[in-house]
Amino acid sequence: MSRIIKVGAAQSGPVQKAEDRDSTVARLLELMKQARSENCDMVVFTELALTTFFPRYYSEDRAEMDVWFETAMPNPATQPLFDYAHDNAIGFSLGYGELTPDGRHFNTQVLVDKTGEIIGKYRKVHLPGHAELEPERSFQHLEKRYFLPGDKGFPVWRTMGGVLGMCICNDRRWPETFRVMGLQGVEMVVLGYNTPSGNSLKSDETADTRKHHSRLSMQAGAYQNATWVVGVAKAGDEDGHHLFGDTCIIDPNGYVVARAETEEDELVTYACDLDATKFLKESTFNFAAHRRIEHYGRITTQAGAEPPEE
Ligand code: ING
Repeated sequence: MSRIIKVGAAQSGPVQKAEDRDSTVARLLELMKQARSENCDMVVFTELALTTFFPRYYSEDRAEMDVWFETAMPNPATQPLFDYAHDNAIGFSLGYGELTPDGRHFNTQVLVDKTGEIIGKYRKVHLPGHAELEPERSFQHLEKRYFLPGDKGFPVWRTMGGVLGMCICNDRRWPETFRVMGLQGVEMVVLGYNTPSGNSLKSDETADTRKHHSRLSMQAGAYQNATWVVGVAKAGDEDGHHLFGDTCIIDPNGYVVARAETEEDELVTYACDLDATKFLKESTFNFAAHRRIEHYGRITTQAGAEPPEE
């Protein structure tokens, strides 16, 4: 028996600051149509897919950054994606800046099923970077300034015949992200990321090293929780700021089974058999049989490391 989800990992090439939502959505819709023509069941779009990666810009007045956020989802600009999903029975996951009616800002990803309905919403928990302008950096990374930490934890949803979860970008670097979903039986984690090719403080950290960290994190999360992982990049040069791509689909053994070749809009597809998660979930990672939670207390009672006395 196999439960196949054919996934389209829809990498976005650069979105320039001057681009408008309509032209960006038109690009996403093209990728969705291509996915449909390749019989995909769902398309995964990247983090903050509707705009440039605006947290690289400092604004003294946070309210000025509200232009980068969506106050409703769907909304007129994104409705074409929801209509196409409904009319063509294809699901999708979309990352965007969420401004709630009560004025809270989140880095959000939604899960939309084949009827075009939003069945799940995730808000990025791990916000990297800093909240104040740090002039010594070669570029800013102000997610802590513009977003609140997510308030929904790491939920999973039953859809498309399996158990799916979401996370966003920096979340992939924290094993807790995947483990909390693994403890809910997740079979596929879909995530988007916008990752700069350089380190704003460590100029000798190469893009290759940063790609290695990205893949390592996703491959480990996949294998250690016996789940598929679909990591979708925003890639290329955004107004002089380069983001590495490396969109990839990773199987429950941690192998990269498909990857992007370009730094442009590019669809990467793979027929993911959710039943390929079963063997590891019932053996090596049979959590109930092997985990010893009486020894894991520090993980939820300590934020920072506490080394022994000198
Ligand atoms: N971007 C980066 C990411 O976690 C980063 C930030 C890069 C943090 C490299 C640490 C090391 O992939 C976002 N948007 O989180």
